[in-house]
Amino acid sequence: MSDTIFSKIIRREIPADIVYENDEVLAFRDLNPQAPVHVLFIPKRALATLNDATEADATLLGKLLLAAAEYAKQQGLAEQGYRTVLNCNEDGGQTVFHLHLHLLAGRRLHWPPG
Ligand code: DGP
Repeated sequence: MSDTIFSKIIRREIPADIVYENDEVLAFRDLNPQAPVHVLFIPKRALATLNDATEADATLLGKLLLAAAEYAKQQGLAEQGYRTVLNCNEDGGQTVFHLHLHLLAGRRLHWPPG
């Protein structure tokens, strides 16, 4: 897949407010937050969209979710609650083509989304 702004964040070529990192996952605050807490969890090994994931990526996808839950617990957000969102392609609202999981918290989130 082609390089994206998120690959540049992984390589520390552009700044980001990084809040969590492990061997396979990096997380940083969204530039355009939609909630008091809005963090993006990305795999260091890039996939463009969820459509590009295969069985070989199953563990990595699980690790993204587990990283978000671990961060929410660390930050004291878990009991009150939070939302994770993964947008795919145009109708899903995806704008950056390096798969990422949004973690939103810190306010009551509406459902269903618009
Ligand atoms: P999505 O619409 O699901 O593709 O979400 C992409 C998000 O990425 C969007 O909420 C804004 C955020 N974003 C875009 N460019 C940057 C950037 O350069 N830095 C950071 N921290 N976030 C970015």
